[in-house]
Amino acid sequence: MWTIWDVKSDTHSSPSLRWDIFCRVIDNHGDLGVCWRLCADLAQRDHTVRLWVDDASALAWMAPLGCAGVTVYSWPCDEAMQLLTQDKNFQVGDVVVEAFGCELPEAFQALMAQNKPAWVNLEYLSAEDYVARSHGLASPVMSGPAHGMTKWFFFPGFTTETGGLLREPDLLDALTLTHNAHQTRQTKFDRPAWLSALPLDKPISTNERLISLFCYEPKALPALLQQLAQGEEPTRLLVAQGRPSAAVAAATQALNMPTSGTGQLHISQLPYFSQAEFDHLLWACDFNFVRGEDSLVRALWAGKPFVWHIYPQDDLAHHDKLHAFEAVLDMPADLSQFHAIWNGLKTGPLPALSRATLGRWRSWGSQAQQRLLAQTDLTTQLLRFVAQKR
Ligand code: TRH
Repeated sequence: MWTIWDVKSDTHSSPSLRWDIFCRVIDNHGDLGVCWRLCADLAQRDHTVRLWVDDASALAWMAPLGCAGVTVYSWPCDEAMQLLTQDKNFQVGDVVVEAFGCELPEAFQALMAQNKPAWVNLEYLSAEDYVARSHGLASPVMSGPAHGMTKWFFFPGFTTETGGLLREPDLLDALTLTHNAHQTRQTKFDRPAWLSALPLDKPISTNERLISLFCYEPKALPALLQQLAQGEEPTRLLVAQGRPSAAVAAATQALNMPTSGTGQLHISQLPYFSQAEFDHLLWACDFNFVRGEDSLVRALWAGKPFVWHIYPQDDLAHHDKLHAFEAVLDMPADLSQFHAIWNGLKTGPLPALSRATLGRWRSWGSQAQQRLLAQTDLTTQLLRFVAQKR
C-alpha cells in the first residue's frame, strides 16, 4: 500500500515530486479547503500527493470526484503512524508540508530525519507587514526526532515579497474576460446555463440582482436583510449551507420575516457545492459575501465586488488583519465602512447596496483582481522554493 508512488514522467520544466501534506481541521472548512486546493493544483502539475488529514469528511462535498494524483489518508494515531513508518516499504515524500503549524507525528519526523525531504510550514494568509519579513525564513529544529533539520516558513500573501495566492494555471482560461459592446464583462463560463441548473425553491429571473452569502454570524445580518427587502431592485440572496443558513434562519426569525424573504428580497438556500462549483457561484453573482481564507481568495479571482467576514480571533488580532487587507488593496472608504460593521468593529447603519455603489465597488473588485493576477501564484512559488531547499 505504501510502496508505490505513482510518479509520472517528467514532462514539465520542474521535476515531478512526491508530496506529503499534513492538515488538521481546527474548525470550519478553510484548513482542508486550502490544503485540497494545493493538492489538486500540484497534481494538475504532474506531482503526486498524499494528503494526511484528521477529518476528511468535508471532502465528500468539497471534492466528491477526488483528484487523480492525490490520495487522501486519515491521519493515524501515533501508534499507528509508528507502525506504518516502520514498514520498510514506506517512503517519505520529497517534500513535506505542515499546514498551518500542525505538528507532524513524531514517527514521521524520525523518518524525515533519515530521508531529508524539504520541510515547509505553510502559514495562514494575511496582508500584515510581518508576512513579508517572515516569508522564507528558516526554523532550525532544536529537539525531537527531527533534531538538526530545518523547517521553512512559507507565507501566502498579497505582495511580491510573499508566497502569493493559490491560482490554478487554467483558472484564467475559464475566467478569460472579454468586453462586449456595453463594456460589461463576459466570461467563458456559461452563467445563464449554470444559474438555471441550480436546485432552487424558485427559478431566478433576469431582473434579479444576485448576492451570495457565506459568513459566520454577523450581528448586522438582520440589518442587511431589511435593507435588501426595502431595496430599489429585486435581490436574490443565495445562502450557503451550514453556519450561513443557520444565521439567516435566526435573523429572519428575529425580524419576524418569512424564511423566503419579503418585499424586494427573496432568500434561497444553496446545496453544498464542490469547490469548483463554489467558484462558479462567485463568478455568477453580482456581489459575494465570503469568509475565512480560501473563499476570500476565490472572491478576488472572481473579480466581483465582495465583503469579507474575517475569521474572528479572541484577542481581536483579526482587526489589524482586516485593516491590513483593506490597505493593501486600496479598498474604497464606504466598502471599508461596510466591512467594519459587518465584522463588528463598528456599529451603525450598513452602507446601502445601491446600484451606483455596487458599480463603484465592481471597478475596485476588478482592479484588485488585475493587480493580483500580476503576482506569481502560490504553487509556482512553492515549487521554486522547494527546488532551492532540497
Ligand atoms: O470555512 P472557513 O470559515 O474557514 C476558516 C478559515 O480558513 C480560517 O482562516 C481558519 O482559521 C478557520 O477556517 C479554521 O472559510 P474558507 O477559508 O473560505 O473555507 C471554506 C471552504 O469551503 C473553501 O475552500 C470553499 C469551500 N466551500 C465549498 O467547497 N462548497 C461550498 O458550498 C461552500 C459554502 C464552501
